[in-house]
Amino acid sequence: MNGLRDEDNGPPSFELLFQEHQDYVVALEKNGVSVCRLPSSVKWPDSVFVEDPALVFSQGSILLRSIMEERSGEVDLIAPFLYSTFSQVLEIHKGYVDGGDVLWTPKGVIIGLSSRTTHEGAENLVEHLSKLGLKGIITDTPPGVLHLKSDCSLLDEMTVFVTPRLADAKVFQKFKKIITPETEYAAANSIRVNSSVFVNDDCEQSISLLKESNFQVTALSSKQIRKLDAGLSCMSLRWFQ
Ligand code: CIR
Repeated sequence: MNGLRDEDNGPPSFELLFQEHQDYVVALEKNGVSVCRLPSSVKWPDSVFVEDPALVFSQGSILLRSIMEERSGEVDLIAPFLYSTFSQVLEIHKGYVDGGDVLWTPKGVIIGLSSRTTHEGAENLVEHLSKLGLKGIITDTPPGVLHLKSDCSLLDEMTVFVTPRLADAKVFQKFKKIITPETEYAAANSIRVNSSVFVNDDCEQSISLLKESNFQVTALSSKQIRKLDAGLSCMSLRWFQ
């Protein structure tokens, strides 16, 4: 359990983390997702967070580029799967981009600049997105936040779930917003999977907020993966075929 973390509060428990991952896969399948599991890699301990080395869309996929030496080999782990699955695979060659900084929305693909995603990388990504017929929109990520999607997620075509520190961003002006309680920023890293929203099971106020807005919720534990600065969006790449 040697994954990267900003603050070391001790390693996560392998058994409990494995269970969190299993529960996540079962929840995806229960919600109608056909899941392809990639082989595990001891050499690249953060590779379970498949969201970061690649982007997938119905139109094609994009291999990204990590600024972190400790994650730089993950792209080679995932590339064979993408090349065998998508007819179009593009690759970032300039700057750096982590998938955790990229949020697909119907109004455009929002790219957050962060310590992991550089301006040069974001510009290169915008060029690639346009080849897939998608519009890229570059924005800032709040200081100290690892990834854009640590602080936001898309709940439906017009609604985002977002932390108070990101809620006023211009890119979200035209969206309806549900704002996380001050004590539950981690809830913003949720994912909408078909008719259900996957949320951290210890974010009770957020779960109530979502239910009040008529979202169906799947509550999942992410206590162990959070010790590695990760959340529920990080463990999968999801697309419509
Ligand atoms: C890292 O620091 O890169 C990993 N330990 C966590 C990555 C989490 N990924 C994400 O938020 N998209």
